[in-house]
Amino acid sequence: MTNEFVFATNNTNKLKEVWEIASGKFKIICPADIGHEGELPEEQTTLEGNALQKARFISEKFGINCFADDTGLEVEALNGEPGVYSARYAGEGRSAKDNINKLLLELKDCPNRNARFRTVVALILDDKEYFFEGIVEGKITETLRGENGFGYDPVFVPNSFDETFAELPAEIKNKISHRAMAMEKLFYFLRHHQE
Ligand code: ITT
Repeated sequence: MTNEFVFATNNTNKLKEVWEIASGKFKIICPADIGHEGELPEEQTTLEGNALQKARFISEKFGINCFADDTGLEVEALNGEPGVYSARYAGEGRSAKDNINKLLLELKDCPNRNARFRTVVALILDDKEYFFEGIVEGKITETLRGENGFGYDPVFVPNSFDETFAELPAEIKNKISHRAMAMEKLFYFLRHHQE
C-alpha cells in the first residue's frame, strides 16, 4: 500500500500538526498539492458528518483515497456547545479571538469549567468509509494564555497539566491531543490494513 495520503483540510495549523504526528510513518499532502483550491463543504450537524463530507468531496473529485478531520470543543456547562459549530461560534467569518471571547463571556462566573476537544477523522479507502475518534478532557481557563497552537488552544488546559495547549510546546500537544489520538488510530489502521 502507498504511504502517501491526502488530508482534506484547508487549515494549515492542522496540517502542520498532522505532519508532526505522521512523521516517519506516512507522507501527508493537502488539497492544494493535487490542484484543489477553495473551500471544502462542511454543512452537516455532526463532526462525523462533516469529516465524511470533506473526505468524500476530495475523494470523489480526484478519484483518490483520502481522510479529513472535523473537531469541536464540547463544554460541559454549555451542554456540549460550541461542538460542531466551534469554527463559527461568534458568527460566520469571525476570528478565533472572537470565538474565545464569546466562550469566556458565556462561562463568566461559571464554576464548572470542564470541557473536551473531540476530533473525528473520516477515511475513504478503496470506496469504503472508516471513522477514528480522539478525545482530550480538560478545563477552560478564565483568561487567554500562550502563543502556540491555534483556535481555542489559549483557553484549554488538558487534564494532568497546568499549562494551556498554547503554552505547551507543540511536541507535547502533538503527543496527547484529541488530534494525536485520532491520527494514531488512523495510522495504526493503515499500517495493519491488508497486512
Ligand atoms: P478544515 O475544515 O479545513 O479542516 P477548520 O478550521 O474548518 O479546517 P474544524 O471545522 O475542524 O476545522 O475546526 C473547528 C474549530 O475548532 C475551529 O475554530 C478551529 O480553530 C478549532 N480547532 C480545531 N482543532 C483545534 C485544536 O487542535 N486546538 C484548538 N482549536 C481547534
